[in-house]
Amino acid sequence: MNADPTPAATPAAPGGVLTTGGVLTDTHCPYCALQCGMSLRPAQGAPGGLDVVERTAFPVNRGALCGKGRTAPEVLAHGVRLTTPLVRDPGPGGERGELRPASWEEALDRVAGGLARARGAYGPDAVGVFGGGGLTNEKAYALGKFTRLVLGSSQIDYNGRFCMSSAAAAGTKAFGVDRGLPFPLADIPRTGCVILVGSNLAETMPPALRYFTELKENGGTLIVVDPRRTRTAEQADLHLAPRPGTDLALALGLLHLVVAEGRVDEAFIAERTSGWAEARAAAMAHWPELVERVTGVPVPQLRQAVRMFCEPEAAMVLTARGPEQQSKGTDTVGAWINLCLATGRAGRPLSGYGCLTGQGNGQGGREHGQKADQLPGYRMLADAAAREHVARVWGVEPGVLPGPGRSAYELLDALGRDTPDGVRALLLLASNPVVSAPRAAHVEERMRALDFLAVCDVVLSESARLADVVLPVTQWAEETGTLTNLEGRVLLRRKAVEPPAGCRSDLEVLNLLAARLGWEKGFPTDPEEVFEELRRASAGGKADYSGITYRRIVEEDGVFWPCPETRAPAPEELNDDPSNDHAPAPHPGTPRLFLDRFATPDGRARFAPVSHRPSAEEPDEEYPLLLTTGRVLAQYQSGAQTRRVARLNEAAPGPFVQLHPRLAERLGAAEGDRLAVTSRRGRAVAPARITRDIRPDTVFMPFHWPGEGRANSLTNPALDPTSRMPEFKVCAVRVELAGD
Ligand SMILES: Nc1nc2c(c(=O)[nH]1)N[C@H]1C(S)=C(S)[C@@H](COP(=O)(O)OP(=O)(O)OC[C@H]3O[C@@H](n4cnc5c(=O)[nH]c(N)nc54)[C@H](O)[C@@H]3O)O[C@H]1N2
Ligand SMILES: Nc1nc2c(c(=O)[nH]1)N[C@H]1C(S)=C(S)[C@@H](COP(=O)(O)OP(=O)(O)OC[C@H]3O[C@@H](n4cnc5c(=O)[nH]c(N)nc54)[C@H](O)[C@@H]3O)O[C@H]1N2
Ligand code: SF4
Ligand SMILES: [Mo]
Repeated sequence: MNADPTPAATPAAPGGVLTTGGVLTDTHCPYCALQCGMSLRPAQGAPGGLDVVERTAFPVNRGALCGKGRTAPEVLAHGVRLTTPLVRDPGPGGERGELRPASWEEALDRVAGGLARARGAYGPDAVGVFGGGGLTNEKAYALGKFTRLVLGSSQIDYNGRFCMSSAAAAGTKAFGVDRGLPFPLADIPRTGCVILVGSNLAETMPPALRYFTELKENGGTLIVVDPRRTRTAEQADLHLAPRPGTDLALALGLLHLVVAEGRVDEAFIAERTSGWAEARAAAMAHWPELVERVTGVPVPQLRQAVRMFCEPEAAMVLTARGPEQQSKGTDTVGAWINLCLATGRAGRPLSGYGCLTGQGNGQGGREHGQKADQLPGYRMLADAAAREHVARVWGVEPGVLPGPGRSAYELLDALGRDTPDGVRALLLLASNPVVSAPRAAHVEERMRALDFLAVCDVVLSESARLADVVLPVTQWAEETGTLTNLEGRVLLRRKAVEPPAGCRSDLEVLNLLAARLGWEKGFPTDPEEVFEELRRASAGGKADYSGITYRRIVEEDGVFWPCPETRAPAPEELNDDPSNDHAPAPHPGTPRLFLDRFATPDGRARFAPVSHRPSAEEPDEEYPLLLTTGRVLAQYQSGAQTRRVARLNEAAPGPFVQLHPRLAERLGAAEGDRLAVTSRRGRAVAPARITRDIRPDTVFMPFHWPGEGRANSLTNPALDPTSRMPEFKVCAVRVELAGD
């Protein structure tokens, strides 16, 4: 293991101005949405052939990295990652054989054949594509184009649906556009109060904790809403610990108190919003005592939160997966936005609502066309003008573009179904649903029922193990591409090392498959060329990248979208003054949104008329407890990458069930005892971790592991009606000593 990959004979990356020069390449971490800046230096003998060097000049993290970022090069090493295509032959009796190494020729022919066969037999929508929010903008763009033009299929969606889709839906409804944070992280220390709802950023984006420490040093206050006393909650001035799935009631209860205590900003509401009367009426039905009963948060804490939020000049609400990954995630985020709007804490400096996006390109990945209903530039597939614009850039008639497809879970649920709308063949990139999808045993069964499965990955993930063909692709430090971080800042990841000879980039794979599937126009494989096309496709859209270039990104530490290209005036527009400088100033990008108007047609933010409702599954006699799920510091997502890094495995070796001592006593469980957790979907077994940092009616499991400790064997795929987000954060379970 950890043999040196092709050592970097050339000191730094190709790309002219885009290289840092010398032996250091400035780039970004492969993992989360913070997209910490780092520099890479070739180092013989180092795991992955690279040393990670602090990049203090990059403003978002100023050199700080978490352990995942520091050890990321280890996943580049031979022995850890895939370096040759794999194909599966039928066994002697026609059963499924083993995966065996194959040439690229053979593997690509098989993929093209598998996809074409399903298309020929059942039509284009029998071919599905599942992407990931870790893909660069260029890859996400190419994947959407490939699906709609080459496959002619509407059946594409991606793991971002499981991530911030509820916040995206609520943000779009309220503000007319969805960008995770409408302001840079650097604004946080200068506001008066932040309510952080269901984010454990001390573990999920550790370098970002600094912004909250500085907030407190500046006299601001931090409120954390989480059913667990997390490392993040420990930093809070006030920790509210609601029952999982009750954030909607909590936000409405706070709004009720805002009204009752006369803290409403009537002038702001009149000038900049619509829909207050209905939202107000709904909130008034949520009496503090009722809210205490539903959430378990005592009324005095509700009152204290309202005081802390309303007294300073400016304040923010930030949500993450806690309130969003619910079957009412969209309404829940809408209720938190209502709180901001009613108090005039939106569309003003140092105030507003924001969502902490999760994956490396969780933001950009949803803007450029791998979401079932979207075209590049955050255009909607159902919008005739949007179709026409994108079709023109792609050189096709708008009529050839398919309509919107299915959401991620619905797509996974349709795999291998012997029905007219079943999806018979799947191309999967950058996601590991066998571990990360809700009701995972069912999803795994659906994947096994496919006629054909192809997976592009850097490692042999649990999902890749099910494939008929596995294609080994290049990854972050081996290729160049842009990503958009949680602030809406478009960044450039740069190539720092040559990939192993057996790997090809996702862009090359799409090009080679397109050729085999009869697409004669070719697919560009140079990331910058793809980005140039993406710029044109996004021009005039909500997420307008047309004014952004690779060079600008490097020179400006990233550029915030929207950033339209400024156009030189046409000759007839010029007046005759020869001293006129006709070169238009470039658009500076948009670090702060909504200061003048919201992005709705009338410029007003819209209140959401929402009321509380129970979770899809509430505890009962058979399943008396609540299960919630999430993350630990040292593992990333399905663990496909981080479970291959020794230092991370030492820090977080396996799954566990976190529970309160009172509950443990009732179960007769001691620390480390194996607990069986059972839901209506299945059973998982993991050791007990007993702590007072969790509510006695709730157990928590991290979801990073496959096998018997897989949290997603238990989770409920009940979907939010608008965002189609599954209810990862709430389901009813029974817990017992496993006994074996
Ligand atoms: N170490 C690490 N960092 C990561 C990732 C990772 O896998 N590992 N993944 C990245 C990605 S893609 C994402 S999306 C982000 C996620 O980042 P976070 O949203 O911070 O992560 P989670 O642990 O999923 O959930 C946050 C908190 O929600 C709480 N919670 C559970 N149920 C509820 C509820 O009903 N209401 C409220 N208010 N809170 C609840 C949990 O107790 C948990 O502490 O992290 C990113 N960073
Ligand atoms: N119970 C529960 N389940 C959850 C969640 C939860 O909170 N609780 N959170 C959900 C959330 S927010 C998310 S984002 C999902 C994430 O879960 P997944 O979608 O499974 O995400 P990853 O584990 O990051 O999988 C990414 C895969 O892509 C591969 N990869 C990395 N780079 C590249 C590349 O450039 N190209 C290609 N082709 N492959 C690449 C990696 O090796 C890995 O196998 O999980 C969701 N599942
Ligand atoms: S916080 Fe996120 S981006 Fe920063 S080093 Fe850790 S995983 Fe990478
Ligand atoms: Mo995520």
